[in-house]
Amino acid sequence: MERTFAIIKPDAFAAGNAGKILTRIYAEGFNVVGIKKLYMSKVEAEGFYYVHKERPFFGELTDFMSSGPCIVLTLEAEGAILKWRDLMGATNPAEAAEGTMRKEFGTSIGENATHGSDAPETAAFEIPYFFSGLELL
Ligand code: 3AN
Repeated sequence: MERTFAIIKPDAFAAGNAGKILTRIYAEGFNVVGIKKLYMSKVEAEGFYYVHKERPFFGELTDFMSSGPCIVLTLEAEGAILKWRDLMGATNPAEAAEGTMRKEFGTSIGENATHGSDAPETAAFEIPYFFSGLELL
């Protein structure tokens, strides 16, 4: 079994789509190992996305991620990382396949409803960034 880290981003949370996204997560067979609502600060968002700090959209991205509450998740499944990336769809909702979370709930490349770890090393950083061991029992 593999674990991945996911976020239902502030746009999807504010639009009331968290329930629908969670329903899909369960329907696709993920085990929800960790789940909590939080309101990220700008500094917390900058720390989370530090790999993108040189990218031109870093300010916009961290402003958005700290603009309202979100839900952070630790998901478990066989091949969880790729499985959740497939269910999310392409970064740009306009290019995301039908039935994916970003196609259904994203509105732009920045406000794209969900986040997911892109590799095992990323998941190994992202899961403990938001969850303690006790929260993942
Ligand atoms: P993904 O989340 O699909 O792995 P990345 O790693 O390329 O995509 O980008 C990280 C996050 O940065 C994306 N989820 C998206 O919200 C945001 N982002 C990517 N490209 C842009 C852009 N051109 N303008 C604004 N935000 C962007």
